[in-house]
Amino acid sequence: MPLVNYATREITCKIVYYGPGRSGKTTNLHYIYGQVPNDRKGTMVSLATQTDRTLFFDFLPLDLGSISGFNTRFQLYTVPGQVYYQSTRKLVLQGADGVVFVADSQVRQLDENIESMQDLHANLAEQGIDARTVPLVLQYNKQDLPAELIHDPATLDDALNFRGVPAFPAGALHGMGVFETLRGISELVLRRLSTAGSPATPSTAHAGSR
Ligand SMILES: Nc1nc2c(ncn2[C@@H]2O[C@H](COP(=O)(O)OP(=O)(O)O)[C@@H](O)[C@H]2O)c(=O)[nH]1
Ligand SMILES: [Mg+2]
Repeated sequence: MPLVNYATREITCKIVYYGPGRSGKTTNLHYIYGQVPNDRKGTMVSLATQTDRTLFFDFLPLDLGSISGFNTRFQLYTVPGQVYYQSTRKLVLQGADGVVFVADSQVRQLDENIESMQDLHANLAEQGIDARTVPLVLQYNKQDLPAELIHDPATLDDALNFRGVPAFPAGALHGMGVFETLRGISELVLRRLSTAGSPATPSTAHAGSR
C-alpha cells in the first residue's frame, strides 16, 4: 500500500527491482540516481550483506503529475539476487506497490531468470500480494551484448512474460531503456492508485462525488 502523508501532501510508492544475481538491478538504480537532480532525491542508502547489497533511495519525479493534489514520491529498492538472501528479499518486497523484474538476457542465464521469477511469485504470495495483479514490468537487460550471447525480447517474453505485461529491452550499463522501464512501472502504479481512488479519506474525499 502506498504511504500517504497528509502534512506534506505526498504519496510514497515503493518500487522493488527484482531479479537474479548480477542481472543489473544495482546498475539501474545507480543510473537513475545519477540522473535525478539533487534537490529531488534523498540519499542512497546501502545495506551491506556479505557479498551483495540492498540499495534504496527515494525521489520526486519531475514529470509525473499529482493525484488529487498530492505529489508522488517514489522509493526504489533493489534486492540481493543470490539464492541464500531469501529472507532479505522477502523483507524488501514487503509493501511493494510495484515490481520491476530485471532479467539478464544472456542465453546462459535463462534458467536463473526463470527461477527468480518463480521465487518472486512465491515471495509475493507469502507477503499477501497478488502476483497476478501487482503492477509489474519486465526489463530485458544487457541487450548491448553480442547477438550470439543473448536472447531476443520475443524469446524472453515466451519464457518469462506470462501476464503479458510491458517489457523493455535495455542496456542499463549505458542507461539504455532505464527510464523507459521506470516510466512503465510508474504509470502502472499510478494508474492503480487513481482507480483505487486513493488518497480518499474523510478529510479529503468529497462525499458523494464517486
Ligand atoms: N554488458 C552489460 N553489462 C551490464 C549491464 N547491466 C549491468 N551489467 C553488468 O553486470 C554486472 C552485475 O550488475 P549489477 O547491477 O551489480 O547486478 P545486480 O546483482 O542485479 O545488482 C556488473 O558487472 C554490471 O556492470 C548491461 O546492460 N550490459
Ligand atoms: Mg545488486
